[in-house]
Amino acid sequence: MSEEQIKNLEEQFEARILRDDKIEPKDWMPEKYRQTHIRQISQHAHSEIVGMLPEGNWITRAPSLRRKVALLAKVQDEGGHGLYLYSAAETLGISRDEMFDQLHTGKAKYSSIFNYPALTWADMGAIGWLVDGAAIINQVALCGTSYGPYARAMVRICKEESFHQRQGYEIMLKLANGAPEQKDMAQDALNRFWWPSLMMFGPKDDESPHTAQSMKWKLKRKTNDDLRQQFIDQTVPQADILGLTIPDPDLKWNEAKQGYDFGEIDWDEFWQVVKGHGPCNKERMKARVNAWENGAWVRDAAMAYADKKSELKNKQAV
Ligand code: FAQ
Repeated sequence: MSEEQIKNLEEQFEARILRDDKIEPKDWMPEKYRQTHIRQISQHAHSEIVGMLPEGNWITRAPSLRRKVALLAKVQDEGGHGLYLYSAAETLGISRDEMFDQLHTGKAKYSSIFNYPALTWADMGAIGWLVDGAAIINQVALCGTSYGPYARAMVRICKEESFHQRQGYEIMLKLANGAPEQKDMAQDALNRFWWPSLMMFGPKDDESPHTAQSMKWKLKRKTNDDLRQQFIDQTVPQADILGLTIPDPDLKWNEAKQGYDFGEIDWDEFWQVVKGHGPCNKERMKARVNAWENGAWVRDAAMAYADKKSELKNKQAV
């Protein structure tokens, strides 16, 4: 293709983005747009499946049948979200095997939040309330993202996430209104998950290498800082209803900005966790690599069955 032709295609592409058209898998797109989407969508998918681990660990220890059923359904949903997202990324020309390889070798990231341990039952409440709460805020914005398959996956995912958030909040509500020991457990979970939840939105805008371009391409519809502020403003009143205290002495309503001011996030901790040195990074990766290796026979059996089926179909066609 000549330079002139590429320039024309780029102009048409930019015009489509400006018009809010959705970009579909067979449409022409700049290579950087494709790569940026593979990076974000696959990292999002990895977050979902790694995110199954802290909660999956509590299914057998849920305090009642009702709690167990709800938690089981939630963890299954997360697996499903991972699968929609891997499928969306595959439409951009990367294979699932390549994505798993990137995860297992540490080349691809996944959300920092899942490198913190879930120590008590109250953590199931805090994860649903805060982690899913943060995920919804991020993902509602992504329903309007410019790449069609990603935007459509987000619509369904958001519907399921809102159930996740409510089941977490309900656990917190029960504990916060329970015995003093239960309330303490809820407060302790909030203390441990508050700051890591704020980190889920990524570095500050002026330290985020990808935000400016992703906003131009309408991959991101809101910046990291805007989403973080929205999360804080939404969540503080929910903590008040629970009668729990947000562990931030600098948290204060700012009348002029109609939002909360908040304390400084520990960005050193954030980058340590992102670089693989969080409390559970090694454990999480070991669990995923083991699952991949132990599942090899299932993948082999599925492939052998698919080959047999297509052989039979070919024979019948002759
Ligand atoms: N953790 O320039 P930016 C969920 C990386 S789903 C780890 O700001 P970008 C559901 C970033 O990748 C949670 N790494 O990057 C659930 C980049 O590294 P790279 C996941 C992080 O992409 C609930 C570098 O830092 N949600 O929770 C993090 O424009 C409960 C520079 O950052 C999504 O993935 C982090 N927190 O913005 C499941 C949503 N933040 O690639 C189970 C979709 C940043 O250059 C249980 N993703 N990094 O090596 C996004 O919205 C964006 O990708 C951001 C980052 C906002 C995460």
